Amino acid sequence: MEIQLWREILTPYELAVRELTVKFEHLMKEYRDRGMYSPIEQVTGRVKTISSILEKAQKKQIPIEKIEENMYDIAGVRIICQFVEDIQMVVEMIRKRSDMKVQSERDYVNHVKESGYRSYHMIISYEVQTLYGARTILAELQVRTLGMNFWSIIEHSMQYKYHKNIPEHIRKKLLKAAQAIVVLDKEMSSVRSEIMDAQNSFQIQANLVSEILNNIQNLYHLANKREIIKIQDEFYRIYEMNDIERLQRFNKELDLIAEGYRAQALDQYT
Ligand code: 0O2
Repeated sequence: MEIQLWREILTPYELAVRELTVKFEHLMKEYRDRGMYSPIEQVTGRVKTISSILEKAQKKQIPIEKIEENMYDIAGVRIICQFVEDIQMVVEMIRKRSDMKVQSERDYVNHVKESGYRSYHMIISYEVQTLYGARTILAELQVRTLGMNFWSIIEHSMQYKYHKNIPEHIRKKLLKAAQAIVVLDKEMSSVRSEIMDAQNSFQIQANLVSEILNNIQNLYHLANKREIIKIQDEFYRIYEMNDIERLQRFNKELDLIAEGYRAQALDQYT
């Protein structure tokens, strides 16, 4: 097939990967903006290279003209979670979405592959709008923990290095490492609620500080410089106390101060 034709074929897949990545990253942001724990930690995406498509087509005996129908992972998005429990949350979230239709699922988390590979795979159909109109393509979503991802990247590089014929002694080491990741994921799950609490309060504090700084900045237009400096000093003093409740009270006081100034300004105009 001509290179130009390949480019045309891959364009909707490139668009799908970009859109899907943005959508999952945005979910992450929505959780964090609300000071909530996000089951999604990281999102990456890629379109399979032409050489990798050709290699897989050859291995699976897929005729070139059937590639788009029979190769499900030309567009691939990886959703990385912190904990094994998060994987199910993400899977449920995907099942409920109206902009992607789940075609099939493979649970390699509970049904570990012979290699030691663990991940949750979902094949979805997804519509993109191209220059030539709407196109529905297939994409593969891989949902896995940070630990599973680490193992998978290393094992994938080994497969590449040894042309998919990893020597026995390395294969054994990889299997041992895969078991260690299972133990690590379990250990992490046992402290999940504590880690989530810590991350939540970190996020709540970060959101609160950014709200306070916005409020102080808005006061620049209303209050005089001396008062702003006093407010800023007070903010630094309270911030150093490391007490979220004090910060919340301080933020409410700022709201009242701003309201007072706005009322004053209105009085002047009436
Ligand atoms: P790449 O380079 O990541 O694109 P099947 O023969 O139907 O079982 P199929 O169609 O490859 O195999 O589906 P499967 O098993 O669900 O695998 C799809 C993708 O999952 C792979 O794509 C890999 O990305 C990943 N994967 C599956 N098994 C392993 C494994 O043992 N090790 C690692 N590191 N990744 C794995 P590709 O096209 O093989 O590779």
